[in-house]
Amino acid sequence: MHCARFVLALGRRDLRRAEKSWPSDVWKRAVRALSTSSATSLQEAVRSKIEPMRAQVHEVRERFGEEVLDACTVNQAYGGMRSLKAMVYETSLLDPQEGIRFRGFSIPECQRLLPRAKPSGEQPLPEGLLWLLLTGEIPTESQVESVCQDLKRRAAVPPEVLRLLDELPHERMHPMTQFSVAVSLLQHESKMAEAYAQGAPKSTFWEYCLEDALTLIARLPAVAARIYRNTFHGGKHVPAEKIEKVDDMGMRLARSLGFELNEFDELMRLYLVLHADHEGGNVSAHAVRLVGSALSDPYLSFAAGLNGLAGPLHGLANQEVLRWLLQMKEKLGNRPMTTENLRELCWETLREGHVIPGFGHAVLRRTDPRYTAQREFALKHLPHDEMFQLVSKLYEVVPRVLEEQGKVKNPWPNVDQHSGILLRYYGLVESNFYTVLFGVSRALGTLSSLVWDRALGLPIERPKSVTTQWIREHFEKRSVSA
Ligand code: HAX
Repeated sequence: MHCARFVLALGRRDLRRAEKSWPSDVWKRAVRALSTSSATSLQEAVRSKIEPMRAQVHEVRERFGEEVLDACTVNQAYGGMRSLKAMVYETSLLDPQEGIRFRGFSIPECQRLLPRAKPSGEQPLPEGLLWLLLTGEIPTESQVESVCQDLKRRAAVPPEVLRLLDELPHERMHPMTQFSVAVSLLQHESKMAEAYAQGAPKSTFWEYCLEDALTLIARLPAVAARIYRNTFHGGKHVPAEKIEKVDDMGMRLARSLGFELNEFDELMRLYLVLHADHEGGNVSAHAVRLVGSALSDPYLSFAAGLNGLAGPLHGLANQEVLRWLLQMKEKLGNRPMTTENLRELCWETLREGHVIPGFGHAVLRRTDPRYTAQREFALKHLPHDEMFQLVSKLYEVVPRVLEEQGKVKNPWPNVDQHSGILLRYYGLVESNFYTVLFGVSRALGTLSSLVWDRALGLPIERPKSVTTQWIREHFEKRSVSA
């Protein structure tokens, strides 16, 4: 067996013992990242990391501060700054070929190394990922348990916010709009805004930011469920006593939405882990960073991120994918799902001037490993589902069609291509709601990163913009003087 895979298969307890026999890179990284701190709370663990990290950043800036990290072409300035290296974001890094790594760990590695729900969970607990994102360490089971308990303690949403959410025009207002409103409504409890108003020193902002981040993350499952039940189930909510005893965030989300199957709890844990973070330049993460850089508190910053996530080229794509798949099935009618029939329908989408949702990516140049993780879940739990068969067949057809079209830089499927059919299989059929789930997950990564923005004292963002006339004059002048 491949050495790295073997090492990961060992799990954290045996990892140390395997030290001498398996000196692979993955093994070394995993052992290095196993939590060695005696911290019993996440807050303590983050605190212990801040001074060393500030020192590291100081040293890097001293040594390399004046080096050129990247150069920006005119095309990049017009083209959404694509691939321009102009920001630092610690919690995750996206490789175009390999996909996302959370603090250095790929998705399969996280699935092996992070603690799971007892007694028989197979997917990592999102609380373990939160610890990893915030501290860079693989937590022990008891550390994850402490996060679970902390979030559980904070999970209740203030009744006045629930009342306001109940008053929204659910039939006319998209669930993402309701979600963004809800996060803004929660803002009045921000500890960071309060500390700032009382003159707290800048060096302490991270503490209040972390406090807000944990409270907000803890409350999002209940907020999402309120929106779901109000919009699609006539305001009939799951009784609080059914949720109170639930220990982990994934299961709390599943149960609050009204689902009672263990397999769906597992899907929610996987979903929350997969969608959590995708480095810093994507629209939602960058919006959170940008708004936070004005020292807007985590609630205001995250609401901005959600508004970006609600765009169809970003998080709304998962809703669009399911709609597109269902339309495709309808158009197929009694015709079989052959390559030729599917090709024809894909071309129809392109000829109408639409993108094929769930394919392509601004950074990735291979199949998204988040797609692969969901495919593996489907192969295990719903191999015969008709919609899964359709998604599998499209995996063979769409990349070729997009290559023939000749425009896309990446013809392979992304995360959004797969999530909808899994949710639908378990009965969550209301695709308008899907991006809300994405948003609950995205809080884990973007808010962890925001805590570090404040811990490292990053300044307000203010890149320089220029006009088309400025560009013309600048380069014309340069060619005259050359
Ligand atoms: N179908 C048809 N055309 C596509 C395409 C797709 N799936 N993906 C890209 N293209 C087109 C672009 O629209 C662009 O055309 P124009 O030159 O006419 O504008 C051209 O191919 C080059 O685009 P690109 O450089 O390959 O891709 P971008 O970095 O500009 O955009 C997107 C990346 C993800 C926005 C794009 O691939 C897309 O629109 N995909 C479909 C929507 C989608 O799945 N979005 C979710 C992405 C993942 C995510 O953020 N999830 O939240």
